[in-house]
Amino acid sequence: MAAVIDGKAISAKVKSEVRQETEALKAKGISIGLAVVIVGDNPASRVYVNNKKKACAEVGFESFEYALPEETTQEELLALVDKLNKDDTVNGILVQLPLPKQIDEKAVINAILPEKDVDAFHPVNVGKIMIGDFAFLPCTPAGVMELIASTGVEISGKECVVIGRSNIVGKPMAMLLLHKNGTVTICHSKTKNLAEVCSRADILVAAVGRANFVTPDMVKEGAVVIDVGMNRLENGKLCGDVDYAACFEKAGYITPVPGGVGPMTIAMLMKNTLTSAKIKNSIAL
Ligand code: L34
Repeated sequence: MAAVIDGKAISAKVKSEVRQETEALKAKGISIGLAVVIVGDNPASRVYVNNKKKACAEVGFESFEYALPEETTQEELLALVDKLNKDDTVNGILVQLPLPKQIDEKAVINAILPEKDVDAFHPVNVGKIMIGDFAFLPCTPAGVMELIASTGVEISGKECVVIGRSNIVGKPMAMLLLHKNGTVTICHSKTKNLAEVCSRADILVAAVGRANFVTPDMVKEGAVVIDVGMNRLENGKLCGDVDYAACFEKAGYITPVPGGVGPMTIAMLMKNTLTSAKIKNSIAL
């Protein structure tokens, strides 16, 4: 039977550490600000952005929300990013994805100053992650690393399988596991014998975007199973990529959805924003 990895509790601990450091900086006259940009009215994005603003308040950051209409042009969004790049009170810029069709996400990500790119999506930050010389880690993979660390299971030398190869989760996730000396396999839609590959994993990270995709035959007895999925079913219920009920007996550790990776993504965003402010003020990390 699996032990449940409590993402809510672990994220609360990360946020309380960020809060303590933020208070110490405030005492030195340094305040921290995060700009959160949302374009259009995707209901899921609205929930996530609200959670981010709430977390800012919890850790003592200022948050500046820019809610732009669905029909915003790329030019308008780029003008806002430029303004935020130049704004001294803004330590981090987060443009919530996905963006409406008329806007090229890549152009927007490329426009954010790398030192304010608290998502770590800018090519400069992605490249730094690749060579292991980074200030920011992408929030979701970084949060997953904290969840794995909480189990006490050593990554070094272990079989790690990541399902999904997105630039935002799968690829950086694989890299972080590799940095910790995992033996890493990335699976995707063309992978042959998927169940067999996954069932070798001591650490299995699912980031596919398909409800209940991971079934017990894909899980090794006692494995750490991390569910990055955030699928909304027709009945409005939130559901991960892992068939939680079915895999619960076989896994050694498992993350729930909600209450697993989601809250960690937000906690790591707070940590990155603090890091940005520390670098700007030449404070040791
Ligand atoms: N730029 N876009 C940018 N940065 C990000 O890091 C994200 N992501 C993903 C989508 N787009 C982004 C997020 O913020 C996914 N994501 C995210 C953040 C928080 C939560 C889920 C996804 C979250 O708070 N999840 C809660 C449940 C929320 C609910 O009820 O819907 C949880 O407990 O999992």
